[in-house]
Amino acid sequence: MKDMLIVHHYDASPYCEKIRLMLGHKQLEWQSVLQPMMLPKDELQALTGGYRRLPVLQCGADIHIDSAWIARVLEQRYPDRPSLFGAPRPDLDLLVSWADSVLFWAVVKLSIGQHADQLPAAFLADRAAMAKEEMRDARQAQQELLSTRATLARYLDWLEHGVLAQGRFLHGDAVRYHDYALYHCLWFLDKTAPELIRTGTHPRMADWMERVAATGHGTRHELGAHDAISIARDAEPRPFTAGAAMGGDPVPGTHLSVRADSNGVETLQGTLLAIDADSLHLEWISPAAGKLALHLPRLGYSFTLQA
Ligand SMILES: N[C@@H](CCC(=O)N[C@@H](CS)C(=O)NCC(=O)O)C(=O)O
Repeated sequence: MKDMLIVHHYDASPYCEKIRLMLGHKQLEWQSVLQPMMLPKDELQALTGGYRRLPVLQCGADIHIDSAWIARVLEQRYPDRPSLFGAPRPDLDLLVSWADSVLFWAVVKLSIGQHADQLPAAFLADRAAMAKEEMRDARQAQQELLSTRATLARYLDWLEHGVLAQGRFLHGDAVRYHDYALYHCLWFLDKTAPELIRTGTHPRMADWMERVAATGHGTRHELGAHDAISIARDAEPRPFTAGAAMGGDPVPGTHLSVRADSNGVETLQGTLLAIDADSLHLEWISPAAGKLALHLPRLGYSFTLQA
């Protein structure tokens, strides 16, 4: 029970697919808690201090936020399983950062434009409030579909004739974190406009996608959101070690408000437990779940000090 991995996610989410594949990579057994695709997300936010995005990994009363951080946690907890990280590859870190900030949003814009007439008004309003230009105006995304498709076709060519021309996977023969972190954008594109990848113009990409998907999702069981909250309430956050803080960083005990730099308007609040160059660790007392530790990466998040 103490070691149970609880993954809060939803099936259609690309970032959640990235995590499901990483669980498969580590050949893990996990509890799946399906969460809503849009607000209200009371049962999720009861565990996250207000953070709304998915995926979230829960281990008892420890809540891990963001797929990049969750990858680190899985690697640390299961060092004997196939490694997610090979030799450091800052060039691939940059590629993934481009995929997160550019490729992903082009795919989102295509999806919203293509489904503008079918998506429920409540969903479009929820996404429009999330502060990303690509989601603000479904009609505009619809009118700009031809441009978005042309942009994506160019991106796919770069990948097909660039990184995907160099080996079976991005690191060579072994599938790694960087593959999953690029793949999830293309998985979403493949669901939205398969013809962009699968008309014979990007054969390496299509083959690489089959190889990455073959990792599978590990062993999934379903759990209710309510049960996940009870598990957190009955647990205590575990001790952890963090590295050295950076110059000028706040000291433990400081109250912080943290916001995702992109695509997040909701903030999470908490009291700093530890901070280092890569990660932030906060304590938050949840009215529903008691004392929790929230762990998240620094990259992609900004904090402000609270009085
Ligand atoms: N950087 C975050 C991005 C997470 C993200 O944007 N997730 C999307 C789903 S793919 C989301 O939560 N969207 C808002 C929502 O579903 O309410 C991560 O890697 O976990």
